[in-house]
Formats: sequence, C-alpha cells, structure tokens
Amino acid sequence: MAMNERYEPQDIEKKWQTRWEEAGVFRAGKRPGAPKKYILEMLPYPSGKMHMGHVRNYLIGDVYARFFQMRGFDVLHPMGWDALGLPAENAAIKDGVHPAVRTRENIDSFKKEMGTLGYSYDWTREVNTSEPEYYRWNQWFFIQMLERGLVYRRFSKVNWCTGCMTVIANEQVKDGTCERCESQVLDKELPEWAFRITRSSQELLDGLDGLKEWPERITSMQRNWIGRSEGVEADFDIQGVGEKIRVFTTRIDTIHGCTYVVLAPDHKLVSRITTPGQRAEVDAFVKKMAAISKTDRTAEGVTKEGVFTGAHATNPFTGQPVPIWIANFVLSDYGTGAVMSVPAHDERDFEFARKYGLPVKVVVQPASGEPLPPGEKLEAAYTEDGVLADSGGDTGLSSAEARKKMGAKLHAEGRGEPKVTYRQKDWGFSRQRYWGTPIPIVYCEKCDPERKGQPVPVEQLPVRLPEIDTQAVLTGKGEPPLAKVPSWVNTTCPKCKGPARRETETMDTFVDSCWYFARYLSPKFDVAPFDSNEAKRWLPVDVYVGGPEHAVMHLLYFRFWTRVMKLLGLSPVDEPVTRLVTQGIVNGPDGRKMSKRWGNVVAPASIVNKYGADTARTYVLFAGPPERDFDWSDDQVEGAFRFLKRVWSLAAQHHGVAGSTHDGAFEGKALEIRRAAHKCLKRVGEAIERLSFNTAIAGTMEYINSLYALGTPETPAEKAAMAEAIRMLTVVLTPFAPHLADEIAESYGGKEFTVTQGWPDFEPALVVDDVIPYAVQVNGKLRAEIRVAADAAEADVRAVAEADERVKAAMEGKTLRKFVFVPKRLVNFVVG
Ligand code: ANZ
Ligand code: ZN
Repeated sequence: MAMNERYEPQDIEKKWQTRWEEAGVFRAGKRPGAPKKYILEMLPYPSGKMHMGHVRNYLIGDVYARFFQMRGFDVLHPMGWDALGLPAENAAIKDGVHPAVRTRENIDSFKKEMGTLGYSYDWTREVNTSEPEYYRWNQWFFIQMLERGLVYRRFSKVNWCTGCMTVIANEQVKDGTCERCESQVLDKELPEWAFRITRSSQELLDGLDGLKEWPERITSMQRNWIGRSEGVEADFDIQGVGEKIRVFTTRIDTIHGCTYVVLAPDHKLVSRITTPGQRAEVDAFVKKMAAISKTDRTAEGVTKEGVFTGAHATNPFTGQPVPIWIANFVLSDYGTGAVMSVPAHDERDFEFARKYGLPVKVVVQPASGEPLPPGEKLEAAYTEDGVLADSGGDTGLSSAEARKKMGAKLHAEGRGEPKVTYRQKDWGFSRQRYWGTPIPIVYCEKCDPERKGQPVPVEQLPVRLPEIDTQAVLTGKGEPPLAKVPSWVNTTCPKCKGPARRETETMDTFVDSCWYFARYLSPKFDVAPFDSNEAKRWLPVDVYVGGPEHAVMHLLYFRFWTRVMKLLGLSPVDEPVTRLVTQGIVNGPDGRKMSKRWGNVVAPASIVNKYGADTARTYVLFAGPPERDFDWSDDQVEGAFRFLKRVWSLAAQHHGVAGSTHDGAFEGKALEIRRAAHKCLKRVGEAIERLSFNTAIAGTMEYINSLYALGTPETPAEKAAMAEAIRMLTVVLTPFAPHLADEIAESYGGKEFTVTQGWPDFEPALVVDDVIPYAVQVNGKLRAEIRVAADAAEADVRAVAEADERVKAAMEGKTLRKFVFVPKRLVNFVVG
C-alpha cells in the first residue's frame, strides 16, 4: 500500500481507533495461558471535560498496557466512572438538573474525549458506580462488615462542612476549612456509621514493608497517618475524689519530673473534679474550646492555653501531689485524653509551664557532655533520651531501661500497662447527601427501640435511590435529602413487618473506590461483588497509576478493603497493588498549576485537533519522567509533531524497500542499519519497563536520526535491513504513537495490528556496543591489550585475555595462583 507524502494524523487516527475497537484488540482474557498484567489508572470522577492531568495519568497506564500486550502478556486495562458524589449534587442544587442526568451527560462527553486519544481500554468491562448493580455490592459489603463488627454506629464529633452541608473526613479538612469548597468546618456531635479500620491498623502498617514498589513518599505518609506509638498508660489517683486519671505517655522514664497533669477540655472527669472556686473559669474555658474545631485548636503555632481545675492528683512514682489543668492542646480522642506533663523534657509542656508558672524539674541528663542546669534555669526542654537523675530508686538508669522497668512495675501493681496507640481513627462514612449509596438499614420502633438499626435482608438489595423531584429535594438545606421522600423513607420492618423507617444517610464515595478494581474482573457478576476465580487470576493489580493526593484516603482505604475481601473469602490477596505510580502535575506554560483562575489551561482537545493524538501522547510522555511535574510548552508540542513528521517522511522515503528480504550476510552499512534497529529495540524496551518514557522516546528520536544519516539503502542486504528497521520503528512507536505505528506498518505490508504482532527480542550480537580496552598483565607486567564490550562480565573478559597469544606464551608451563579483575581497566594473572 502506498504512503502519502505528508503526515496527516486527522486522516488516520479515527480509522485506527475504530478498527481497534471493532477487532477487540484490547479485550482482556484473550490469552488464558499467558502470564497476566493488570494495569489500572484511578477511575475519574466524570466532570465533563478531561484536563491534562487526566491525559497524562491514562497515558502512563496506556504505554504499559500496550507494551505488555506486545510482550505476550494477557493484559487487563479497564476504565470506569466514580460517578456518585458531591459535585453533581451541588450542581443540581444550583440548577435543578438531576445528578443522574448530569452524570450521564458528563460520562458520555468524557468518554468521547478519551476515545480521541486512542487509549487501549477494554470497554466491555466499564464500571459505573452510580448504577444500582454496582452500589448494591457496597450495601452487601456493609452488611457483611456489620455482622463482623467492622461497621458500627457511634455518636461522635464529626467535621461538619458548612458549605457542603455534610460530614467530611478528617483528611478532607485543611486548616479548618473544607478541602473541596473552602467553607468553614465545625465540630458537630452526630450519630454516624463508621468502619472499624483501626482493627487493621497494625496489619496495614506491617503491610507497608511489603510494598517495595510503592513510592517511599506514599508509604511513609501512610505510616505517619497510622501513627503507631509505643508507650505506657499510667493511673494518677485524684485526691479526695476516689477516681483515677489514666494518662498515655511515650516517656514514662520522665515521670519523676511530672509536675502537673492536663486533661482535654472535653474529658469526662473535668466537671466532676473542678473545685467550686475554679468552676466559673473552667466552664468558660470549656465553652470557648467547644466552639473551636479540633483542627484549629491544635494547629501548629496556636498559643497554648489552659486553666487550673483546682484539683490535684498523686504522681504514682514520687507520691507528690500535682495540680490538674485543662488545656487546648490535649485531644480527647488520642491516647486517653489526658497527659502527664514533664516541662523539663517536652517542648509543649515547657512553654505551658513557663506561661503559668508551673514547676520544672530535670530528671533526664544527657549521657555525655554538659549536664543540664536546674529546672528554674533551664532555657529549653531537653527532649532526648539520657540517664535518669533525681528519680529516686530509678536514678542512673538509661531512658530505655527505665521505660521497660517502669512499665513493668506499673503493670505488676495494677496501676497501668505498656500500651500501643495509633493516631489513625475509624472511618466515619455517613453522609447527609442524596447522590450516594443508601445505607441499607431500617429502624423499627417496636423491634429496635434503641435505634441501633437493622440491616435490610441481603435478598432485598439493592436499596435503590428513589426517583425525586429534584428541585424539591435537593435544596442544600434542612434534613438529609432522602428524609424528604416519604414514599421511600417509610417501609416495613424486616422482622415484624410493621411500619419502619429507612436510614436516610448515604455512604462516603470513597467506599465505591475501595473495590472497583475487583469489579472490573467480572462487571456483570450478580451473585457476589465479583467472581473469585477471576480474582485468583488477575489480582493483585500489577501497576496502578494515579495522583499522590490520594495517599492517606483512597490508597489506605482500599488496602483495608482488600483485607476485608480476603476475610470474606472473595479474593486471595492481602494487598491490592504491587506497583504504584504517582504521576506529577502538568502545570501551565507559566509554571503555575493549570487553572481557570490563571487562564493557563491547555485543553487536550485543542492539541488533538491541531496535531493529532499521537503528538499529544508523545509530547506529554516526552516532557518528563512520569512522577515529576512539568510545565506545558507549546514549542515542545511542535517539536513532538516535527519528530512524528520525520518518522513519517522516513517511512515514505523508503517505502520501496517494503517486503525486501536477504539471506546472505549483513555487512557494512547493512549491518549498521541492523545494529541501530536492535539497539533501539533494546533501549526502548528497557526504558519502558523502568517507566522512563521520556528516555524511551529520546532513544527513538536518536534512532530516526541515525537512519537518516545512513542514507538510501542500495544493495539487497541494505534494503532488507532497512525494511526490518522500519518494522522495528513501528514496534517501538506503538506505545507512544500507536496510530502512526499501525499506519506505517500496514503500508509496509503488515497484516496485523502492531500491538498484537508483538515486541520481538533484540539480537544480542547486534547490540554489543561500546568496546573498551583492558590491560592484560601477567605477574604485574603488561603483556597485551584486548578490546571487549564495556559491560562484559569478568568471565568473558578473562576468556578473551586467556585466548591472547602473548598472554598464553607468558603463562606457558606455569600454575595460575590468582586472577585479579579490575572492572573496565585491567586483569592480572598471578602465576608461579
Ligand atoms: C509525658 C511526656 C514527657 C511526653 C516527655 C512526651 C515527652 P506520640 O508520640 O505522638 O504518641 N500526649 C498523649 N496523649 C495526648 C493527647 N490526647 N493530646 C495531646 N498530647 C498527648 O505522643 C505521645 C506524647 O504526646 C505523650 O507522651 C504525651 O506526652 C502526649 F518528655 O507524656 B508525653
Ligand atoms: Zn419491627
């Protein structure tokens, strides 16, 4: 088939996209006997239009998916929609369009746009989380977890976003405002449903050690988030009240220096112990604290403040009375909500003690160097470990020894115990919104007077979202929207068949993304969330690509859920993902994050329309390593386009050689052509596996340059070599510029899609490259110089050296005692 002179991407791209789709090129499961690769990108919230971040995200996965298919793997590369959630509901409150309608429109336009970029998805597995066939299984999981105590109802302080009018997760509160709408977030006491993720804290922490192919940044963020802390709980008797205060401390070794105790303002003992004289002051402080959200109260830089309760406790080690205070920096939901304060050895306590004139007592001295001055003269807290001082019978112990001994002593006396505490909290997932998964719970006054809630029988799932009058129900005000739909709320009790009411809360949409990767395995399965046999074949996901902003929510939640799926016997794996790739940001040309506000947004469609998808793809992948941010550059887009034009021209120019073969030897220029081709094949393949897509493309660019430099093939050997070289070119281009690759391959007589034809192995003899000299010595005397491949192994270098005539002569009749190998420099045979 002839080739046009000019590269016209608009003429070819649509055609190939249609052919791929019709031929089902990207369907998973075609090669049941082959090893599998499951390549996944985080599913998008369908917001109507794609931005460059999406484009890049999906391209990273796409290159991998195509490459591994070419390497003979059975590849699963699916896509779906995180379709429930706030934005569609907020839009509905504004303009009255039902979220389902808007979501449908958005998905259609998003998907159409995706199609223009030539992504290699298996669309037969598309998943949409807003369909009852999907969220039904969220409800099923909920019920399974409820039965196992992994779901429970609690009253708790929640973060109430005054803008979104719903509860949001701790992770979504940034500096006291909502990450999404930037409105103020308040603490509110509400009943809510929660997942007992903390039951898995230790497992989730231990699991991180096995995630060798996750970015260290992400695993360490998860480690901090889980926040394991080893310490001791100790009881302080309250004088004259007959009660104890239990504190949590990581530094029990400093207890002889505890000069006061501090409770959280909302600690349950506060009102009981406050003395009449202090009552007014304490009440005022408690009230003031209640009005400030927890995050604001404890934010860094907030001045420490507190008040004295009038009560005293007894230090269990010294027997001395210490005053009991309440203060803003002690949290009621960490540890025990009470701390023993050691101002000499803790910065916060030091600041607080100086402010309120509380005593400072040094009880740990540095193991070497200058000793600390007495407490009154101390300038700053000494927070390191050291040797105990002024600590009664414990004086002289090291901090580590003291912690062990004191923890054991408290335990033996029944006054405390060693304790591991986690900063991670259970995951509250109740949302007072419409566009989410209904929580499958029914309240019956007769059977369930305490309003614990009864699960809807599994056979009755899904509990579907009701049809609504959008404008009447989605107002953003008052009760949760579902409470305004009486025909839906009023139902019958599963037990007594009497009148009952449905739970009107819906689930956090992070539930949806906890297990969607498993739904793709059998998206139509209707007896369980997914087919366990498929899970055995496909899980875990081999490569997962997404934004690093999900480090401590989605990426932690779905690890938790994966363990639940194993517990339920659905899947064999402990961890969802082997290799995690977190892509960098695409900034505007001005170096700022692309945003309407800065007017620096580059729409993917504008690039595709002007230059074609292959240029957009090549540019985005060439602009930098996937994990790094980059600034958009129109010049470099032009550069990518020029490169593809050069590819095209080269192929068009040599079109006459298509089909040339040669049986004899390849020498001179013919050999050079072959060497260039195989070296490129090796280099690009290795770079892709390393995720170094920019160097893969750079390798292809160099390859094109050398083919141009080699000129027109004349002899049959040169023609055959060039035919092979162009074929190889289509191979290495396929992951990046797949439309162009298929077009060239076809016009050169290719009968298959490049992606199914595969990625050939390079011929090792043709890629031996850089040859370097080695000095060969016998007993330290230079005998010869040999030339070997720069990366040759010791055994190979030795073999070449031993074969040298001069070396042979020098070693004649002697015994080898030792062989010395200095890589890239010399070898020495020690003989005697
Ligand atoms: C006495 C002490 C002496 C402490 C010392 C530290 C240094 P991590 O490592 O984060 O777990 N603490 C305990 N519960 C608290 C609460 N609810 N709100 C605020 N602070 C709390 O921190 C543990 C330390 O944080 C504990 O050890 C306690 O102070 C404080 F030289 O106890 B420490
Ligand atoms: Zn009932």
